[in-house]
Amino acid sequence: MRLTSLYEVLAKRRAHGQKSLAVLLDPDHLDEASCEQVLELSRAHPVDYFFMGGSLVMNTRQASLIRFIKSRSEVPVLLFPSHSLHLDPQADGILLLSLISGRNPDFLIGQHVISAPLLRASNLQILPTGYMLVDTGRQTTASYMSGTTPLPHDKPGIAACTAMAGEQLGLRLMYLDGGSGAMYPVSAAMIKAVRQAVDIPIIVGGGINTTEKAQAALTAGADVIVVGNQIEKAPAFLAEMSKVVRSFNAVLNVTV
Ligand code: 1GP
Repeated sequence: MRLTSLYEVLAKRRAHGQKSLAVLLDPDHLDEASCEQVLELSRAHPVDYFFMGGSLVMNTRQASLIRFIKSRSEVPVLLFPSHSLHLDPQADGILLLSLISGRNPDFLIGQHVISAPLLRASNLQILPTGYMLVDTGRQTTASYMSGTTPLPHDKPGIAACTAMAGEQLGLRLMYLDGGSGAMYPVSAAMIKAVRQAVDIPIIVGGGINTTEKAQAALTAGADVIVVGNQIEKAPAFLAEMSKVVRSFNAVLNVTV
């Protein structure tokens, strides 16, 4: 029997209006003890995905952390790499990011060429993702490290056209990211504009640190919300985020 792919699950959930929660695990901010705490919480408060990655990655913990998670949890681990050096075949899949908000060819195609044979040789499920960095008040590590200018926060039209172009190029997911620890999250107006512009699932992250901000992103049209920083600061926030996503899905009365 063919197993349902990660992408098919995301597309079905989108078709049914179901929302998902992704917890971002940054190897620079995590050790086995804090990881275990997150896993423990995720058993009582459902999480749909663990995204693994960071904009810098200053240590070599990622591989052992993925092994640790895979030995203790059924939640799919998706690589969220900032560089081709950060690939790891132990994960379930990879958000293969094309940084379409920027104009740096290395992050539009260069890193992908380097990664291609490694990905081909792995069993990682590939999720081609249009990655859009959005200005959210201060320069983030992601925009500095990628050498790209983020999309202006108050220009939903540019975001919509960028997403539209990404979808026309065949990208399967769109990720609107204010960057880790953003001062304020991507605006509802921008999420709505992108929602109207494309049919593919939309991931939104960066600066979601209250239930209100999570609700606003989901109401505006995010299919997946990503939370990292706030869960690192206060792990119990995972339970709150899980509750917000479940309450959105409860009214739909479908399970995908
Ligand atoms: C960053 O979207 C993620 O790339 C999550 O951001 O750490 O601010 O939650 P936070």
